[in-house]
Amino acid sequence: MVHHQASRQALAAGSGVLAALAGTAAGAAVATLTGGPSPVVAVGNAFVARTPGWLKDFAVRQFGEDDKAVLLAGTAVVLVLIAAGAGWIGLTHARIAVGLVVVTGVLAVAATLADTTTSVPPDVAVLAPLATVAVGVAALVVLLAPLRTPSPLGLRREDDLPSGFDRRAFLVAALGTAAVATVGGGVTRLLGTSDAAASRATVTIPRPIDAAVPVPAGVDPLRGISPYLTDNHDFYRVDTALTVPDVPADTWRLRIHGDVDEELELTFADLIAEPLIERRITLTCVSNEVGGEYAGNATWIGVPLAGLLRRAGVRDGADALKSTSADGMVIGTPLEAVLDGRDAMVAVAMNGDPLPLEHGFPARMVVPGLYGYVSATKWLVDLEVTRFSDFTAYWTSRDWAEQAPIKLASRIDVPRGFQSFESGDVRVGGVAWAQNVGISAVEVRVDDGSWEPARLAPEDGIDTWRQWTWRWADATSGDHTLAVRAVDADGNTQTSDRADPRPDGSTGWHSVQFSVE
Ligand SMILES: Nc1nc2c(c(=O)[nH]1)N[C@H]1C(S)=C(S)[C@@H](COP(=O)(O)O)O[C@H]1N2
Ligand SMILES: [Mo]
Repeated sequence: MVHHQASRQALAAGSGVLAALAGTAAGAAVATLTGGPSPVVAVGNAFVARTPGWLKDFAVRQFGEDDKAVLLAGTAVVLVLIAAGAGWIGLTHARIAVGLVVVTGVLAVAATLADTTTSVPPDVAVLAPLATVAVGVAALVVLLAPLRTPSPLGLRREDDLPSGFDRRAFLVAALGTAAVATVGGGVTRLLGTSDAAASRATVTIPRPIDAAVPVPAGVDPLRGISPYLTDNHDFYRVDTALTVPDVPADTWRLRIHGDVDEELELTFADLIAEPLIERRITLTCVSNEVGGEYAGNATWIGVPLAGLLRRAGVRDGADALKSTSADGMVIGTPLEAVLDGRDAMVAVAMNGDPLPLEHGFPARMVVPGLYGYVSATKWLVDLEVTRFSDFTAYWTSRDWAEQAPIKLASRIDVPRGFQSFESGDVRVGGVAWAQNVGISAVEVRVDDGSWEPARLAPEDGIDTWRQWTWRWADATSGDHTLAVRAVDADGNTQTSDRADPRPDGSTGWHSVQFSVE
């Protein structure tokens, strides 16, 4: 009896999970058909939108670029727990179980209505969570019914208490629910391909009229240091998008408006028909810790932002460029930085290819010298000339600084931490950056020794990082600490003061421990 009861409860909990699976699969399928966010993603987006700053920092620090996968997995785990609980309770209290599913569904509906990452109208987007609730409740009821009704067989087998159930009816219900889940998953799989991916495959970016200078001979001087140009698939990615925004080039529009004499609206064909420039620019994320990986250098092709804004006619009094992405990200950039002659652009190509989907296809902003969160808007759709006092950017409301020029920084790539060398001839190297200013020197120090000049790789321009190397030819055996600091082209030496990334970028010298045998 006890055994029967326990297995019936396990089956009830499993039924809850199976019902949830069918419900979310049905919701995902409907979302695929309507173009809206799937309920699980909408809940994840709602979480991202409400995540307090410290939690976001924690997530980025703990999980780095896996933070999205971790968040979605976390959402799934919570869902499974709720579902199992609903099934278990449903064995004795069917109404409470149904209520639990409905409450969860209402949260998904609310998340979908509040989702700013979609342009699908709310009355259409809401169909997906409604499908989830309907299928989830129906499946739960159908699955629990046989478990709740004792079978005559059970009565006969167990003398006093009815604890058996109709196994055949349960099996049929379980197979039916599994079939619904499979069909939902199949629809999502088959029809869920992104329009942007197809669009990207057909896009051809014309030759820039103003090409980048050739990469100077002599870059990449040492194996193991960051390559001068970062491959697109190795380029760091930081954004709040749980699913990559799907923005095909043919329906994309860029609106330029606000404090301008004349509004502009450009199609993608208009944009790439403009005279294009090609530049090498190193992007850096403000979340980058000392020695961190959130920096990358690429060759970008794009349309100068200053030209577009001047054509629209910037009015006096404006100090900000407010940019908005297809997924509702709002970023504020000082107008001065965009107009002061640096190569700020609306970029359409990265390292010779149309922008990868994760890096903003079909168009993004790139502004040399400013951290990404105040300049590098991906999936860009709207530019408004305005004043900082008239809006709040996404990150600014999360305690990050409103304005944030990239800070002078340097990093040791070789040796890796705790590497040990067999010979007394130790070669070290890395990168240093001071975008829009330039690097004039890098110095290294072993233990408490004196600062020694590193050798700089050839310069491409002031907007990219600069590789450096140094050789310790007569390294002494034992454990050592290597530190690095850079000097920018204005003569400023990188500060040793340690600062956290928040609110406007980390500072401090990067150091690495290694040993010589
Ligand atoms: N739409 C959108 N654009 C965005 C972001 C974002 O979250 N959403 N993140 C910004 C941040 S914080 C950085 S550092 C850069 C990173 O660009 P990447 O992912 O191409 O390296 O994109 C910026 N542009
Ligand atoms: Mo960033």
